[in-house]
Formats: sequence, C-alpha cells, structure tokens
Amino acid sequence: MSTVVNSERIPNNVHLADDKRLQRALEAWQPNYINWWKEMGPHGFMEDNVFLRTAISVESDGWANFDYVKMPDYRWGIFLADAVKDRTIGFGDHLGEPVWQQVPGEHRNALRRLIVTQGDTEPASVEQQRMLGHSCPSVYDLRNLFQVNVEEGRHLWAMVYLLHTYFAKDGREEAEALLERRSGDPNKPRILGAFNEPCTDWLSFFMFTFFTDRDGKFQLLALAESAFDPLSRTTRFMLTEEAHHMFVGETGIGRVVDRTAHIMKESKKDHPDDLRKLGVIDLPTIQKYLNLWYSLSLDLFGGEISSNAAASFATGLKGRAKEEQHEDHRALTGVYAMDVLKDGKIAREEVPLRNAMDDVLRDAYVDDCQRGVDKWNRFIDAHGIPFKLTLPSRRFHRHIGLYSDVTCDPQGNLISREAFEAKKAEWLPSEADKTFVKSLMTKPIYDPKQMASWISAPKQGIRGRAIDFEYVRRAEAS
Ligand code: BYC
Ligand code: FE
Ligand code: FE
Repeated sequence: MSTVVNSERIPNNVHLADDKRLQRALEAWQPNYINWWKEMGPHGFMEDNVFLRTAISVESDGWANFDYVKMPDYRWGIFLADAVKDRTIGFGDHLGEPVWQQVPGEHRNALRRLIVTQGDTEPASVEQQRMLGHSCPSVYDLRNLFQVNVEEGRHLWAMVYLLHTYFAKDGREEAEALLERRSGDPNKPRILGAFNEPCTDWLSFFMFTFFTDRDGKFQLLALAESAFDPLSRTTRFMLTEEAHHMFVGETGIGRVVDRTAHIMKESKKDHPDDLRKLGVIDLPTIQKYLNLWYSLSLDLFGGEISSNAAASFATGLKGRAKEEQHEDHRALTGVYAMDVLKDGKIAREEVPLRNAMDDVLRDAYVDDCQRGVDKWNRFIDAHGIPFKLTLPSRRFHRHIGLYSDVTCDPQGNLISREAFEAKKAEWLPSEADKTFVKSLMTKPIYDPKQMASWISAPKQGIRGRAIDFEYVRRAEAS
C-alpha cells in the first residue's frame, strides 16, 4: 500500500519529497493555481466554511476525510491508485507487453495531447459553474456544487502532475496554459465544445453533472486502460471522485422531476403555464434541457469514424471502457456497423473496429445515460403522470462527427435546416424557457431548513448528517 504524506505543501502518495526538481516545479505552479482558483473558482464564497470531503489517502474506505474548510485552503493533492503488480498492456498492438513507466518517445506528442485535453476540461467546468452559488436551491446543494468544484480542481492537479513529471519543459508550459484558457472566451477558449457552453442555472448544472461529467467517467475508464501506467493509476483514482459527480446529477434531476410530478398530481394540472405559475419546471422544459446537454456531451466522444481513435487504440494510449469485458483485445479484424450518411440518406455501413473506437465508447455512455433516464421515469410514474423523458437520437443537434453537417429531429430523421429552425424551440431551451428557469433561481437559499420550490428534498444528508445540517457556514453569518 502506498504511503501518503500529508504534512507537505502538496499532499501526495507519489514520494514527491524524493524528487526535489519535480517538487519545486509543482510548488512553483501551486500559487498560480490558487490565483486561478480565487479568480475563476466559486464566486463570492471563498471565506465560507464548507463541509467538504478531502482525499487524504487512496485506501478504499480511508481516503475520504470530511471537515469544514475554506475553499482556497482545500488540500489539493496528488494521488495515484496503487500499482497493479506485473501489469501488462491490455489491448492494441502491444497486447501482453509490460506497461510503460516512462513515456516512449514516439508516443510523446499524442499522449501529451490526451492529457492536456483531459486536464483542460477540469478547470473549464469550474469556470462554467462559478456563479451558481448565488442561486442555490439549498445549502445541501450548495455544498455539493463546491464539492464537485474542488474535486475538478484536484483532477487538474492530477493531469498537471503527469505533465510536470513526464513531459519536462513543454509539460510545464502546458500546465501554465491550462490556467490561462477560459471557458467561453472566444480569444482563449477551452479545448472541447461543451466546456465553452454557459452553465448558469441549476437545471443546467444537474444536466451537466449527469451528462457531461459522465463523459468524464467514460473517458477516464478508457484512459485507465492506458499502457502508460502513471496515467492509468491517476485516472483510476479520479474515477472514485467522479462517482459523486454522477450522484449529484442523477439525484439532482431526479429531485426536480419528482417535485414537478408531485405538484402535477396534487394540483391536477398539466399545462406548462399552470405549472410554471406553481413554481415548478414543467416536464417538456426538462426534456429540452436534457436534449441540449445530452447532444453537447455526445460531441465530446469525437467523430464516429476517427483515425485518432484508431491510432490511440493501436499504440495502447487509450483503450475501451472495461477493456477486459471485450473479447478481441487487438480489434484488428473486427468491424463495427454504424449509421452513416450516403448520398444524403442514412445507411448502415461496416467500419473497421479500430476506427470506430470513439463510437464504441459512446455506446457504453448512451447505455449508462439510459439507466438514469429510466430511474427518472420511475419517479414520474410513481405519481401516476403519463409522461416519459427520452434520450433523443444520437444524430440530433450534433456539432462533431458525421452528423455535424446535417440536421435531424430528435427521432433522428434527416430534415431540412429550415424545418429544424422552425421546430427548434420545441426541442431545445428557447430564450423564454431560459428566462423562466432563471426566474425560479433569482435568490440563493442559505437557510439550511429551506428548499427551493422547484426541487424535492434529497433522501438523505451527507456522511450521516441531517438534510438541514449547516453544510456551508456563510462567513457573514458566523
Ligand atoms: N470539441 O478524431 P476525432 C471530463 C477535434 S470530460 C472540439 O473525431 P478524437 C469532465 C479533435 O481534437 C472528459 N473539438 O476525435 C467532465 C480532432 O482535432 P484534430 C474529457 C473536438 O481525437 C465534466 C478532430 O476534432 N477527457 O473529464 O478521437 C467536468 C477530430 O477528432 C471535439 C477527454 O476527452 C469536441 N467535442 O477524440 C469536468 C479524454 N471532438 O486532430 C471534467 C481525452 C473532437 O483534427 N481526449 N474534436 O486537430 C480524447 O480522448 C480525444 O481528444 C477526444 C476526441 C475523445 C476528445
Ligand atoms: Fe473531473
Ligand atoms: Fe467530474
């Protein structure tokens, strides 16, 4: 079991103290990170005491330490999951060979790019969410937002550790650049599309943590298979934190849906206008937000047919989620049937499996999303309301890949751009929908005993505490 050193400036289980150069490099990056956090992290809450979980070791039940902490004082550390003894490469051209503890020269650029892309999403999400505290539906939710934020900050640390340790000068430059790009800034945007989208209301936040963080889960699962062992070990530990982000999204939407269905049953009303007057978010509006964040998140898997994906599979840089569950780990001869565009029509075609690896990962993601949607539908059903949320077709509203040049309806039928524009407000949040959703969230709820009108209380509190526990102690209140 690896030893954790908490007494240092940077808590870690990577023997940082034994590598003075690396330690100095990371300690030089740390103040820049803290400056970034203060500038771009949760706006207006830096002085508050927040009941947070901090990773202090990697043992399965011992790593999560809960206590009040001011966010800028959070102990962001570097933690790798324990090494697997005699681990060998699980897929691709190097199947069965020992994993790499150093970066092979020929894979250096590709690997750095994957790590930078992964790293870039982490601060991006914090930036996207930085104003949400000012409209929180409860203190419980406020704390969960901050928990997600500090852990995304730690995920940035995880990638910066790899850049500093294995990529010398260009790694250090990339680590600086990770603090310089800004979500949504046209001059220095974040790398991937969804991470430049505004996320300024809580319905979007819960959709984001359900759909977009779930892309994170699957990308991390694929990177956890990597032949580059330090990347595998960091991402394996990140996945343990990611589980909480999934929980926030799934239960968040579940509670919104439950609240609406409850009010529908109680009031015997089902017209969106009536429900909006009653202070809840009508189900068709929830469906539109779902359509938006699902389609934005599908884009994050890259193109359906990708030579980049084929190359990273071949070289062993990035596998499939749970590679051991697949039979053919070389995937040299296999084919993958997918819908493609042919002469302006949708046609089934077989693609060499390696080129379809982004879509294989997307398949696993879609199934996982569906499980969550099924749960939400059970909440609606439990109130006897005849409405079902659905995942739109993967072809709907895409900006990356085969379907980025055409327009489809939510069922996946090709339609003209005019037809799409004419129907857009029925399928995606309109300005009026956004204005309405925001109108429910103009004031924060800082009283632990209260919950906003548009969301049910959670089933239980955190770490055995009551739901109305003071998870965030506001500085001015103390
Ligand atoms: N936006 O061959 P293609 C998370 C580019 S989320 C903009 O189809 P490839 C988190 C692509 O770079 C997980 N550009 O795809 C969640 C390429 O450019 P070049 C993040 C895009 O390369 C919530 C070109 O289009 N981790 O952790 O196989 C909160 C053709 O690309 C996009 C990762 O993504 C896009 N959406 O796959 C906090 C893992 N998609 O080569 C955190 C690391 C593609 O023509 N990244 N492009 O210049 C990867 O594995 C791959 O880079 C991707 C793309 C899966 C993203
Ligand atoms: Fe993350
Ligand atoms: Fe996350």
